[in-house]
Amino acid sequence: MSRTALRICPLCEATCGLTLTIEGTKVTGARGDREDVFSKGFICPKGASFGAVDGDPDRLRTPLVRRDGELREATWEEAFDAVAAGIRPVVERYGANSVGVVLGNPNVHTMAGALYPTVLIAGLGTRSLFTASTVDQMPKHVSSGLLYGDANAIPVPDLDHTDHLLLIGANPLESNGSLCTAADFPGKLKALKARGGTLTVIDPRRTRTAKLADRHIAIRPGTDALLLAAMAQVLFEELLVDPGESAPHLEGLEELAEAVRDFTPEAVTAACDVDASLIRTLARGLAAAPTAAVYGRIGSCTVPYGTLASWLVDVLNILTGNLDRPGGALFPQAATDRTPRPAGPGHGFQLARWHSRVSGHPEAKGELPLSALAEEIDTATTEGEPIRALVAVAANPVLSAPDGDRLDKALDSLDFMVSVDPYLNETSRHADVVLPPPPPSQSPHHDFAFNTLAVRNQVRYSRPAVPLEPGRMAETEILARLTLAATGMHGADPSAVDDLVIGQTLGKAVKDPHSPVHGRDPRELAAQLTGETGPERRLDMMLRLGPYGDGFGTRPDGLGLARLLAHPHGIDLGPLRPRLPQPLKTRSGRIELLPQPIVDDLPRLREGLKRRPDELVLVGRRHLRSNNSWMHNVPALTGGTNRCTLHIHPEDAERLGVRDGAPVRVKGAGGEVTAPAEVTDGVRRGVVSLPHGWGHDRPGTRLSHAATDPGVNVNQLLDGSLLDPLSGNAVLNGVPVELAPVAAR
Ligand SMILES: Nc1nc2c(c(=O)[nH]1)N[C@H]1C(S)=C(S)[C@@H](COP(=O)(O)OP(=O)(O)OC[C@H]3O[C@@H](n4cnc5c(=O)[nH]c(N)nc54)[C@H](O)[C@@H]3O)O[C@H]1N2
Ligand SMILES: Nc1nc2c(c(=O)[nH]1)N[C@H]1C(S)=C(S)[C@@H](COP(=O)(O)OP(=O)(O)OC[C@H]3O[C@@H](n4cnc5c(=O)[nH]c(N)nc54)[C@H](O)[C@@H]3O)O[C@H]1N2
Ligand code: SF4
Ligand SMILES: [Mo]
Repeated sequence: MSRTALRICPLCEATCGLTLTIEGTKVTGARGDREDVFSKGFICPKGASFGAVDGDPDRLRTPLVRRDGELREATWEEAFDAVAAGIRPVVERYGANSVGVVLGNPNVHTMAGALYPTVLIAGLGTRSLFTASTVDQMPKHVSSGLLYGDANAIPVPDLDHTDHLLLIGANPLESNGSLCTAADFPGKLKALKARGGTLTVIDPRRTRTAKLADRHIAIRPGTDALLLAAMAQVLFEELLVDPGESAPHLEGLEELAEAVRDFTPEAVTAACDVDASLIRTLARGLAAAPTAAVYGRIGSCTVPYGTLASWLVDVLNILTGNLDRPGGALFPQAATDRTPRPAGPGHGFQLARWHSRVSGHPEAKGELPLSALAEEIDTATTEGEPIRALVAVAANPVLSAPDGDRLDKALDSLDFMVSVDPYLNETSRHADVVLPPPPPSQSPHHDFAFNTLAVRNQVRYSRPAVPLEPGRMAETEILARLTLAATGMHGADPSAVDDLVIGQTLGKAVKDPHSPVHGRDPRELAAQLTGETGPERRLDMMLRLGPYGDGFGTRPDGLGLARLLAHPHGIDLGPLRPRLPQPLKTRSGRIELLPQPIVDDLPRLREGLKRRPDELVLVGRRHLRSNNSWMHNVPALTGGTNRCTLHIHPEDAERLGVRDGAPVRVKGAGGEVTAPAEVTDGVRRGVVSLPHGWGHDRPGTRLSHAATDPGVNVNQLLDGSLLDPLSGNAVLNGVPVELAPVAAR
């Protein structure tokens, strides 16, 4: 007998609602939930393979603990004993910073990842925090921090209503979108065109998204900031600047005009390899459109001018009056956001409050660059202690971050490492303890992160579709117990972590004059929380305190967990609406258009005008049926065009003697790899492309299918020294490489 259950898909940022078919405890099918308030039935091949991803036989079922050099199956009790015994002595002897924490991408796709790591980090008191953000979107956080005073205030393009979309370094037809949560991104782009709108794509590759566009501009990688600065310059020069409703909230408009004055289209054209007249056309088109949104993603972030480009994306939206207006780019309002405070000056955003020990990289948002993780482990300095113990949660930096070979060795040298990971993979194989979370079907789901980035305000929650298998532990409990073991409270009841957070949050809320619960008794409020588990009680609390919440009785129609559970397809909270000035938390209480760190970084961009372009540079690419480093083990999602090949333009291939299908050696600053060539005019001249997340040929892993077609690790071409200086983000695109065909024997 089969049954169905609803489950939000955790496999990418689109957060589609799925209807799972379940036989016994096994997921045997998945289709799009047509009644889902947000995704309305959309599904992609990854979602359709939910059952195969979920039921992968290589997923670990029990904890592993290293004994006599070997990882062996162990009980949960033994595993947490080993964690406490591994971490506490390091903290006590060498101090908190000698324990590193690495948080990988799936943390934004699980409830556990949203609710527990902050408690772990605060409890440890370590500054050695590294996350996937610094190989991804940290430049956007920094630009938002500087402009709006809040690193998490990221405006999202109003896909459903815009007349004009300028996409920079994003390929949502493969990625399904990022920092812009939209189920059926492809359908939304087609709808934009159908209503007479314009789509422009800037990408050195002619991607599937580019093919859909009215105009595709194959820019030279790494030069978007120059192009965007020139667009801003044109807006000022041609008197096209009209910030509209956001005008009263701006500071520094004149200074901004001055700062971009010398970035004329003529000045940047050679560096970008984009005609000056085309740059003017782009700027005018943006200004003339009834509504427009500029949106930049991976290709605008993981480059040397990542923060400048991210900042300029917002600057262009602001200058054309498109920030915070329907059809432009707006700030979503999620159900678990904090109660909005009245507008006014805030604490502002600060960068570089501390620096990394070895290279002196500034922190950003409390994080150090993931690129610097290896050196923070393997390099002694007089400045302090290296990292000697590591907690990795849902992270595979050996493949995701620059120079995996060095990181491999560094991880091996640690006194202790624990990985919370369902797989024994390139990174977790170094751990002394591996704590495997249950598969997604056995986990609850709520998108704390992506609802703050969604093109429509809405809220959904899925309880586990399948009960926890015997011997399994919920990931929320794993992280709670890990937190206790790592912070000297080993063995305490894991609900203590939830109670602590609930006590602190309610304690603050009752003291806050703007909170709906001001003046009430936190214990009385805590007693009202519903939910079967600690995480559910925390979700209930956040919903009730949030902008749509019932305020613990003060707004009886408001949201709480019970109401959400009564709406299994979710609750729609309406389109994005203008919110300024409320989201601003800068010290001035205004949008600070030209913040000092940007001023200080602009000379570097000016130097970029003079730089001779590299002969050959590397960019990445994503494939629809893949996801970063961990989905190559699912047979249904591999093969076909999802392969680790080097895309190269026919003219470059000809010039370098590279034949289609033949192996090519690619050399970069961090090493070399050999991959088969795929000659295609889908990349521009002077650019080659390799996907990331491959290289599954290391010993000691348990990825049986991935190992049959391992591919190569593109990040081995990087040595970790190339960073966007303001954000510490790794430069993964536009990296100089050399090619050589492998001599035939
Ligand atoms: N060259 C190049 N490199 C890149 C990129 C690029 O474009 N080019 N992209 C970068 C980007 S955007 C990102 S986000 C990073 C991603 O890099 P990482 O943060 O390392 O993420 P993944 O590669 O997705 O690996 C995720 C890990 O989490 C595990 N995992 C999967 N599901 C769960 C779960 O439910 N719970 C737990 N605890 N673990 C789970 C997987 O087994 C895997 O070990 O890669 C970056 N690296
Ligand atoms: N199928 C699939 N979906 C995913 C993922 C996945 O691995 N697979 N990963 C998820 C994650 S973690 C993220 S962060 C998102 C990323 O979502 P996207 O940003 O949409 O990801 P990409 O497909 O890598 O698109 C980046 C594009 O930038 C282009 N590019 C490279 N360098 C430059 C440059 O200098 N300038 C410009 N203008 N373009 C450049 C590349 O050619 C590429 O087409 O996708 C998410 N969704
Ligand atoms: S688009 Fe993303 S969220 Fe939707 S089904 Fe595919 S992988 Fe899942
Ligand atoms: Mo990412």
